[in-house]
Amino acid sequence: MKINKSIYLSALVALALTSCKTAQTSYLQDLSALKPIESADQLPTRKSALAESSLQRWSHLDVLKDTVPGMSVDRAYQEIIKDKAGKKVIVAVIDSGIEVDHADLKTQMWVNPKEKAGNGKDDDKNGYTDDIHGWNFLGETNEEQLELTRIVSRGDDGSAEYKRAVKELEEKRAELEPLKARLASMQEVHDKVAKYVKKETFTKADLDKIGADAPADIAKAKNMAYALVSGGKEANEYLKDFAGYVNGQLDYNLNPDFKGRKTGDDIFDINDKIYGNSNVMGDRDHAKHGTHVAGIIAQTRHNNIGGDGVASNNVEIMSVRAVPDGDEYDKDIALAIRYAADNGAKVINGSFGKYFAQNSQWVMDAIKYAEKKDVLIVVAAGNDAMDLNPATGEEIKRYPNDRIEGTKTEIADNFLVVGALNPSFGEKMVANFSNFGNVDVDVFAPGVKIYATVPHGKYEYLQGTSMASPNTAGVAAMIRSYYPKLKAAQVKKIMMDSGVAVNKQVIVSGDKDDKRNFKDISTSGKFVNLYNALIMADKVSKEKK
Ligand SMILES: [Ca+2]
Ligand SMILES: [Ca+2]
Ligand SMILES: [Ca+2]
Ligand SMILES: [Ca+2]
Repeated sequence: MKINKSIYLSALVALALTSCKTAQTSYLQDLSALKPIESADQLPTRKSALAESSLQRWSHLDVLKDTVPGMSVDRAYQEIIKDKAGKKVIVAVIDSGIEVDHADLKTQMWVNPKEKAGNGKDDDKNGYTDDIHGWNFLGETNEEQLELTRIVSRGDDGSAEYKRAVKELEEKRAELEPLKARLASMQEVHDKVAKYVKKETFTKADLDKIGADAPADIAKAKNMAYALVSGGKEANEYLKDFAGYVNGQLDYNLNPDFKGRKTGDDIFDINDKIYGNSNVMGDRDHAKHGTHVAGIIAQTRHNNIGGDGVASNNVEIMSVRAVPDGDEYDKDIALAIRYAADNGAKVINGSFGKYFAQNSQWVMDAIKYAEKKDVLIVVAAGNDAMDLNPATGEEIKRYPNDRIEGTKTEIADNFLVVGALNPSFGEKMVANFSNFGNVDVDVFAPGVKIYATVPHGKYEYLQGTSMASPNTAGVAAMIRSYYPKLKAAQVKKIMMDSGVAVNKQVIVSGDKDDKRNFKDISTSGKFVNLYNALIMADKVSKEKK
């Protein structure tokens, strides 16, 4: 056997660190002299756009110095953390699967210390065989129905929920008709332009080259075709994604006859819990969402490849695959939360959600179970541009949720819901797609133009409350890494109380006629800030209980 000397060296360093840890109560120096960032009321709207290198890490930029609603991550590293190591925190990503061999992620993947890979045995006797990096509760499934479609397929039981599901299914299918028409007409535009430029497809540069001498119908098609290349990609890629969305809705999401489940378990029996497999990436091409979410938390910092994670040196990522292209099952989510809590996760990220649920109690029970095991659950607020808690009219219940329906009572203190921000202050600060609500949304965090890992070793900008949630989970992991004695409920409170307050009118739902005070659209009225959070964590950790 070839022995690598550096292994011996790193083993020695690890020993030294371990002995240090026992002597310390905290991993950082006294922070009481540092002044937190109080509010962002006075900050001007940025005039100049961020340079590409800054945009790629804008959620790490500073509120004051960079005048963007970033989380002051870089400032926290520079002024507080420096080179101090914290305790490793296991963060479970309940998602679509993670590319575990991505160069910027692979060293941050959690490895189950008591399980041997690939021997067909459940070595640690946790019920799951060969669960090295987590568990895949979906098995071979990629596509699924929406929950409302499942309720319609189940048949008329006379319930109000069934009637609501039938109505929404009809509405959603009707909404697809104009999209189908637009898809067909854009395909025509594509083919016309492609033929004219004598290529299979085209880019923006090809369009720019079409001169004023082009025939009138080509000039018209050229103008329309710019919509196909606005993302910087080739036109046929845009059409492929568009067609994928429309056909996916018709073929499975909204198709009452579609059968997605391939795991062979009884979906209505929560005690039938051993199913799926140990492949936590699933199909690589379907692992984009989970890989991006994991990257936001944990992609390696300052290694000159791709983006930087909020907490890469401080975390191990556990992949729990439970979110298909369609709506997740309550049973999978409940078992995924329990798996994470039972196997050492201290933070769970849940960038998923839905508006119908058949077994929401199982998820509520799992949230309470996670609370008992001191696990913080961070979830996305949803991308439907809705006020979840309107002053008049009916409340909109989104799942998962920690609130008892029809009340403001929460069942646990470990559940934090996150809305999404744009990379600029001012009235357009809230992402136009972000849900909000002064009962069901707790904080905001960066969620537009977020640069992170995607499958095949690549990187992309993506947007969504799905991206705001892992930014927040990364901050939570940092608090738990440097202040491991704080409980999940304390960490939740610190994240909310230490956020940056904004007492200003902002546009919500992308509707310029609907402006609200930012302080009124979440329970905290704030957005997440790592620098502030560490200062508050230092203070709270010194308080007498
Ligand atoms: Ca096992
Ligand atoms: Ca094994
Ligand atoms: Ca990197
Ligand atoms: Ca809540």
